[in-house]
Amino acid sequence: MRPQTFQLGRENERMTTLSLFDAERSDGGVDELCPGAMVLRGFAARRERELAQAVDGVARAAPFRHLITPGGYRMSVAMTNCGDVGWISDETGYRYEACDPLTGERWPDMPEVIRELAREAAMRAGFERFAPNACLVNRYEPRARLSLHQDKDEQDFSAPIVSVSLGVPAAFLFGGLRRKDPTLRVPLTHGDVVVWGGPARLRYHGVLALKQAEHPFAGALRYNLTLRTAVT
Ligand code: MD3
Ligand code: FE
Repeated sequence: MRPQTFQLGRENERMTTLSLFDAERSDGGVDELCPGAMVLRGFAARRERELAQAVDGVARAAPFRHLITPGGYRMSVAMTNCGDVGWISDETGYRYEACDPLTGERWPDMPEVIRELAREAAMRAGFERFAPNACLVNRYEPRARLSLHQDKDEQDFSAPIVSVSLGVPAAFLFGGLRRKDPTLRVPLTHGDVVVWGGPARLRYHGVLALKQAEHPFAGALRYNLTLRTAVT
């Protein structure tokens, strides 16, 4: 199937008012949001069981928790990590750490099914040998949201980021390189995998408040796995 291409920029304001994607489309299609950002629709769906088991295993060793932002707010998204380092936030700032502050232990190993899926997705998007060493696992309850931000705590911006969405669909916001740039609204549904790299790597993005919904796989919840080369 030919990728659909959407340009950000002057056209963007008008495009945000259109329904760009069929949220039900999980047929293996590919959408290019802009140079460097590719949505692989349904790419993770056939491994949903293994992925769910992997996430359960990680959460048994490193429980989901609501981190505190440097501004003192409790994040509505619950998080945990696996891999060599994990992303954390507290009163003093954001950073990657090798140990879970909750348990004092190393974060659990990155399950092979997660690593392999991310490598294959990156490959499909044109990034050879993606070697993630951090996987942030986000869990959204109804009304949980992630405000507009850049991912810039990593040491290597030349590596892409791969994100895997599971469970209840969400509206993802995709902006530009400045916070005030217009944003594109992209539905991300169960099994969708997005590869963000190259010129898209430092774009602002966020997730709108999760709607109350039921997914046969995850109940009322949405999970997102974000794989990164965080340390070099
Ligand atoms: C666009 N999580 O944890 S990753 C995050 O749905 C985060 O939970 C999103 O943003 C979520 O930081 C999905 C999507 C993502 C990641 C990196 C990007 C989008 C990006 C880098 C550049 C542009
Ligand atoms: Fe992010």
